[in-house]
Amino acid sequence: RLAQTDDWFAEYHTYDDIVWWSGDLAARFPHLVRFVPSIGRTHEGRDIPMLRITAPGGDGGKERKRVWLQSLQHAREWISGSTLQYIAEKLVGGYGKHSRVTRLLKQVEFVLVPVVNPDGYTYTWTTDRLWRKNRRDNGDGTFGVDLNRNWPDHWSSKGLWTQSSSVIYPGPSAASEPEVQALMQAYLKTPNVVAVVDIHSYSQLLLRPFGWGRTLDAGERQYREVADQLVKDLALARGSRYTSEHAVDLYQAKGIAIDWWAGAGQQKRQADSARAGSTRPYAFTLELSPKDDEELGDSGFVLPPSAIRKVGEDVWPMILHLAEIGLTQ
Ligand code: ING
Ligand code: ZN
Repeated sequence: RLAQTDDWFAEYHTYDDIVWWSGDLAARFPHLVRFVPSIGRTHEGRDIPMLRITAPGGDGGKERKRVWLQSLQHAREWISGSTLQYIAEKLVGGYGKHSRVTRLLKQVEFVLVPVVNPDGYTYTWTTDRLWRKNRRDNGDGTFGVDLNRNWPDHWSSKGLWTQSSSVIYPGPSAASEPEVQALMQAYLKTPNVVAVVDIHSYSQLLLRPFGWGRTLDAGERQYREVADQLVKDLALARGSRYTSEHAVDLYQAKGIAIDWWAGAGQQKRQADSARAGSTRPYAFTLELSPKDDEELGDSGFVLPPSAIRKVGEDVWPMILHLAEIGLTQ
């Protein structure tokens, strides 16, 4: 654990320290940050924390728009967690100093889930740095469900790589995992979500729905235009080359979070909503650095901590701009 005066972004941090940081952020910025210690518990009994970041002003009530960001759904993708923390610090640190951030925080609430998969993440620190799944005891000598195959939209246990030992095991049934259930519940309780980003690594991609098949999302043209613009801006501003892509074109995957947000989750929200036509969010999977053909290419999931700030600086303007675009929804 680092004292406040040290550089938080000089290293990666354990689950316990990220929980501590979350509480500390709320303590340092009580007018902006609310720390929700638990939206649910994992198989091993760990809490899944959440942060809500917004400023007084504008419409403080139910009409306030929300941007949902989550990281560490996959345990080994450590840079995803650091990047979410970086974005959180940029938001709170920019309020009252930078006009775009100040304006945004008066109109948008950022809802952040910094560690979607606490058990798996802890396991990457104690035992196996490259662990991906959660830590469900599958009862057959194998452990873990791939949370990003467990969401209840086109969930399937058929096909290749669906056995329990697989790194992409989808679980015994759709939404069987407490982590996915906790996120779904919290998400459905959050009104007016205009953008959702599931942060992963690696390959420098901005992926849009769907992953389950070649069918295009109803918002395809809009999703594509926004994603293309964001990666173009990033290349111009920072020289970092991200690729905007339809998720299924990378590979087919069923039961993924963005498909639920854009598909079954959105339908559920509309059915539950008293008001007709609740907002349809931009839903993206963001795959961070490295990219295979670059300097850090062979580091894969084990990106050195010296890259934390660079990746944060790459992605921060992207998230800021996406939130502003979301506001016009
Ligand atoms: N990639 C994601 C995965 O769950 C994804 C995102 C989903 C890619 C669907 C393509 C299609 O496989 C990583 N790195 O986890
Ligand atoms: Zn991932």
